Amino acid sequence: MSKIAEVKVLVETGKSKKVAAAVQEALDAGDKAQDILDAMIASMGVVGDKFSSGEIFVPEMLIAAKAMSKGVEVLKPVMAGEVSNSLGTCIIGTVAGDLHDIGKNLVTMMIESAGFDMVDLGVDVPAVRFVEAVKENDNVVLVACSGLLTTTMPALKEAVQTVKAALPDMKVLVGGAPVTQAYADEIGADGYAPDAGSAAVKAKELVA
Ligand code: B1M
Repeated sequence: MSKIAEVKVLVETGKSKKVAAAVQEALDAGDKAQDILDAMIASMGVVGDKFSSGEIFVPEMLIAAKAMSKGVEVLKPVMAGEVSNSLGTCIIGTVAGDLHDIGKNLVTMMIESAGFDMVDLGVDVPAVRFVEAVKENDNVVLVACSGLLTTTMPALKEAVQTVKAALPDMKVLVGGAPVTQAYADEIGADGYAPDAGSAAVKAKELVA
């Protein structure tokens, strides 16, 4: 089995103690960080499908998520390049009622590597907390909101509209599996990105 295939299986089966070493071995064997990341994201797709079909339950999803996070830790220094000039501060968080953070953490890593200082509010972030964080931090130029559940899309809307009501000039970027460009337009976000790489590109565009 190739090293990447091994990483994929370890994430799918939630072997968090073994994933970091396997990711490092894949890197040492010459596999690209992006390919390893793509394999782990695909693993989470498999995990989601197994959950949908009733083959596994929430605890197994959680264990797989932990395993993926261990793998991402190893990739982070490889993928996040050194940037000397800051483009400003970006506040990021997963919206209220939503506990999913892997995608948000990847987006954080990629926006940071594009040259922003990141303030990560974590998960289950009430709309008003985004506004408070803008006021508490220096040189905030962007608010980024992640939402992974169809049931938390209204919370995404509330986050965008609360930020826009309090800070009309603040740029707001949204994303997450159920989010589309059409939904982002509908709720008044300035930008939408389907994945972490394009979130970094869009973040730079929004503050240019
Ligand atoms: Co949950 N979960 N989960 N879960 N979970 C999903 C999302 C689901 C699709 C699984 C399924 O049914 N197939 C489903 C949602 C269905 C829906 O809404 N239509 C679901 C459900 C139902 C639930 C619960 C309700 C289950 C329950 O309790 N009965 C529950 C809700 C808890 C809550 O949030 N209140 C729940 C709980 C959990 C765990 C806590 C166990 C765990 C999360 C742990 C964690 O994050 N630390 C979990 C997991 C792991 C998943 C799956 C399997 C994997 C999510 C993930 O990390 N994907 C997921 C199935 C799936 O994704 N196929 C599932 C990998 C990640 C890299 O992708 O997060 O999409 P993603 O991020 C991408 C893009 O979306 C985008 O870029 C990222 C990288 O490319 N992106 C942005 C994300 N944020 C962005 C922001 C941007 C731009 C792009 O700009 C700001």
